Amino acid sequence: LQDRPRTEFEDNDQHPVGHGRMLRKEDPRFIRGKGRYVDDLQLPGMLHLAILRAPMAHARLVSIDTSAAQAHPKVKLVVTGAMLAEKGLAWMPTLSNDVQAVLVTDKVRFQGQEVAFVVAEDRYSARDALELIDVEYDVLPAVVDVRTALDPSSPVIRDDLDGKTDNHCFDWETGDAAATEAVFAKAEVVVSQDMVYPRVHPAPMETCGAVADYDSIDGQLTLYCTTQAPHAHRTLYAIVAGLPEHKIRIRAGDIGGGFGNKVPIYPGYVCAIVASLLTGKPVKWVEDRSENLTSTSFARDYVMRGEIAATKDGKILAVRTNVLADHGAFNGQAAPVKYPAGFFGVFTGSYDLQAAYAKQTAVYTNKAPGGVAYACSFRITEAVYLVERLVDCLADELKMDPVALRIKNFIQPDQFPYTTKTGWIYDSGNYEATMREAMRIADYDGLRREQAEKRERGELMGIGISFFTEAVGAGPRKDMDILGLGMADGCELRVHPTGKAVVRVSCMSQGQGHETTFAQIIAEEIGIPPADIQVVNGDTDQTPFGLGTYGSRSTPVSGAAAALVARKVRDKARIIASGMLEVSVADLDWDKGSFHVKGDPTKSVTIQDIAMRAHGAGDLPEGVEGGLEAQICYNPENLTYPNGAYICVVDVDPGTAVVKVRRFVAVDDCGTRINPMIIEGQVHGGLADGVGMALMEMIAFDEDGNCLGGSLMDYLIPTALEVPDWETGATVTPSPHHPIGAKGVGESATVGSPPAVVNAVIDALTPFGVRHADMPLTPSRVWDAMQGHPHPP
Ligand code: PCD
Repeated sequence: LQDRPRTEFEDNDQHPVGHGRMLRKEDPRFIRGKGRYVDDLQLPGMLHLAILRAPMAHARLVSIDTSAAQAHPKVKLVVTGAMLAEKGLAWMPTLSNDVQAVLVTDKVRFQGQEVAFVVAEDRYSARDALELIDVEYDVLPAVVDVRTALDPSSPVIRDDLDGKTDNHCFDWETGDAAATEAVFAKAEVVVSQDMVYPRVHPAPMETCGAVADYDSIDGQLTLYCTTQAPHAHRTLYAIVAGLPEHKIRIRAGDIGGGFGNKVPIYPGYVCAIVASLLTGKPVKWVEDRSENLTSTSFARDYVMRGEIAATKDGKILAVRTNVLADHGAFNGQAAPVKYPAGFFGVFTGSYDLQAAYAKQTAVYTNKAPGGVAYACSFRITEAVYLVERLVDCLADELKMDPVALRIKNFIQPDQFPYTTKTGWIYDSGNYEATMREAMRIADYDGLRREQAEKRERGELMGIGISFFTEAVGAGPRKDMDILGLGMADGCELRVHPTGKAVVRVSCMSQGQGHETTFAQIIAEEIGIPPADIQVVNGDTDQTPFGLGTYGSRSTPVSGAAAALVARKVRDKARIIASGMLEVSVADLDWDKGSFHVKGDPTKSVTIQDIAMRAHGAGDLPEGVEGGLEAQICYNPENLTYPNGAYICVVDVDPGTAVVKVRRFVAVDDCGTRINPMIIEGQVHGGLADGVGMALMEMIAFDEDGNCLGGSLMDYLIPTALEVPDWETGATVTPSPHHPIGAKGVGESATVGSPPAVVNAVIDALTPFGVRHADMPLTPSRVWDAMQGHPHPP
């Protein structure tokens, strides 16, 4: 890497944002296998923790005997729920103001739930000793089907909650029911469709884990852990454990993928902390793949009925939906607290409508808790799937081309900022231009011709369209908080005397490349080359407070904070420069990296000269303190609304019903593009996620609540064999309220791609008269659809 030729970017230090393909600063360590993940940590005297998990989904805990495990020569500690209860630690709050058991005290509520833990000298002994724990359970019937969970005959799962007599979790609605009903009543065409967004799992490459290290002398807890939100986690631990925040240090090193899975606090982290408190030793807990898939937060699990109303010539008037949401045994939904259904309210999509209404009922079932925003800004994936499938159903009903139908109904560029019928203020977009760019790359007309020819020959080729609008970058803090913590982000920038700099961000990279892109943002604003800017994240002792990385909020919130903190430093640099050049501040021009006297570019000082003066000998202008640094906390005024047009081409084998994704064109508009290469990588990853969900991924359960997706042999995720060479493009419509016009992009492709793939498969099945089939479109489901059975039993 040292010897590689300089990239186009590096020769272009004057334009750090958007130009060229700057390589990622973090990659020299990643591609050499030198990442620093939690499981790489070896602390002196470190012990290992393993968790005993419930083998069934619903059962009363009768008794638990740990004596044999305790007698194991290498075991140091065995802890049960009853022991935690004595310390008031048996239950913890979830991100949605529910409670979740750290260890079972009364009843098992999902298969894989944490029942007890063992701490031993090594990982193998800890695991071995789990088998020595003798638990007696009284097995209860399990609630598995969300559709029958509210039946009076269903056993009540959450009898720990006072007065709870059913499995109802919450109700939620948005939009105007009466206005929507009025539009539907008069509409010429109404199409309705049932659809299921199955339970899927983020399945990051690195599972969750922690090393808790409590120093009993100075009362300091250091928690090395897999977290997407170090500061929020620290405050929650402080509240739960009663330790003051300054005695807790969260250190998230490198993270092998988060995808929303590392937003919640899991019982394993709490167990590791308890174990370190009790033993006085560092304690490591790292879950295995099955533990990750069966017990950490799932995503989706929405059963939806959608309705769309339109005129005969294809003007969409309204959409309406009724959702049954499966929240599992504890409501562990990760979303701003005032948004129990996340940002599902954007289900009106990219269209200019007269009315919209959504109603949701959430229920408890005997399944793992969660509802995390897996590559989705809080339920937008479900919303986009719903509306993009409905629009295709309508196109089918009207016998209209799905692209033409979309273009006819897009929100127009001059309508932005556009307030939707559910109250979201879309900031900017040029949807038709984005759609047409995708059509150009795909040669849409050519594809339709090819399809017509193939249909003559009995070949099943499908073309699927999806157009999405996301809402990413949560805050502002007045509307959005996580358990009372307002969604705004701190950022701090220090320029050292020699003109090198360090920027400390509150967000947390899990592979996205923040060490590179945040350096680019600062470089663009103060002209210090990106190579000279160090980005620090993930250590609460080293970084300012902020809410963390999920819902693609780093660029919209922390990225804005970075640009503004750099401008603050530049403002101070300008005053120092005016002293150095002996002119007034107003007589200076900024020229990427230096100030010069207006009209005389030869009289100039570089940012590096200024940094040295700020720290060096000699006078500074009246009232200016030494040093060159600044700190801010950025509270976004609105979300950013990235959007995109996706076109998917599939071939379905008429003999085996196997779907092959042959082409995929993705045109994304995320406003100003900081690092085009990184964006491309983000989109590639998200598209693979989307193909996986559309065709293969599902966490399924049998009627007793046994999880059938507990390994990567059963829970299929796509490999290079299942995905095509992605074809990507871009349009750029800056966000008007973001300081550099950037919108988030990290989740766009996961949000936009599943409907494109499903729409393509349904399009391929046109000769069979199929209007819908539920994900994942495995060969057996596609085959069933071809036989006229679109829904699995
Ligand atoms: N960018 C640029 N430009 C623009 C935008 C953006 O350049 N305009 C870039 C940045 O800088 C970064 C990336 O791109 O680097 C991304 O970003 P964003 O969108 O802002 O996002 P963030 O915040 O950073 O991140 C987050 C995301 C999410 S959310 C998810 S899921 C996923 C994604 O991210 N995850 C992940 N991606 C990724 N990648 C990786 N590698 N890994 C991971 O894990 Mo959630 O809610 O959590 O569910």
